[in-house]
Amino acid sequence: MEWDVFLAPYRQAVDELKVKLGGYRDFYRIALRDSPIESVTGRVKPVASILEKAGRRGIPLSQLSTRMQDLAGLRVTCQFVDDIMKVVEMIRSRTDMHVVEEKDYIKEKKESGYRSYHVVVQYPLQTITGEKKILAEIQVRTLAMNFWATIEHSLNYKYQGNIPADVKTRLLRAAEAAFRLDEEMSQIREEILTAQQHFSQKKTDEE
Ligand code: 0O2
Repeated sequence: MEWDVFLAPYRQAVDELKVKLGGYRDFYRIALRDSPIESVTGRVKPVASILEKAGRRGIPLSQLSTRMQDLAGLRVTCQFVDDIMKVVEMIRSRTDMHVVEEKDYIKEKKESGYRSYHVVVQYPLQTITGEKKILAEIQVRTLAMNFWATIEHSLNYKYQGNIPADVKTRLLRAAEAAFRLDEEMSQIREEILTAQQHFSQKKTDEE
């Protein structure tokens, strides 16, 4: 398998999608001084990780492009839980990519405690040999969800998927704390918005 050749379109797709999703953030910041997007990152799945997942899932290498949906991966972080669906709506409404699957691990968190919203899109990439449809997974999550997932991911790597029971318990408690942090932050935001509305209404009444 010539990995460089096989992965080149995925690299290109990640680069283009990073620019497109990042464009939303800049547009919102300029137009509204506020954005549902905090940051956008992307990566092409490392070869070792592709081989490990293909082996675990029984995916033949010849079927990677259709059966491994996260060869191209984007991650969008948001400050608040409410922002997540705003980002998902923006992705759904785009005409330059097509949503093929959504997984809501926020309503239904994973057993590990993982929370995130995954959108798999089919992205038509223009290549030297014509258009190639690339699957890309966009993970949308809050900063708190991201903090938790990053730590859990590195612990999984460290323990090769066999995290000791006591560490697992702590991780579940940490996931609960991250959930509460998201809730508290949403409430604070609500209060600020209400106060702002009250303030601008008062100003209009006085004029
Ligand atoms: P990477 O690149 O190391 O992040 P599966 O991997 O079989 O559980 P599936 O069906 O391929 O899942 O897709 P799913 O459920 O959408 O998960 C894909 C990606 O979501 C994972 O990629 C992780 O990035 C993230 N994810 C899912 N579950 C967890 C979890 O419990 N903890 C953390 N930290 N991340 C999770 P990979 O394959 O792990 O690759």
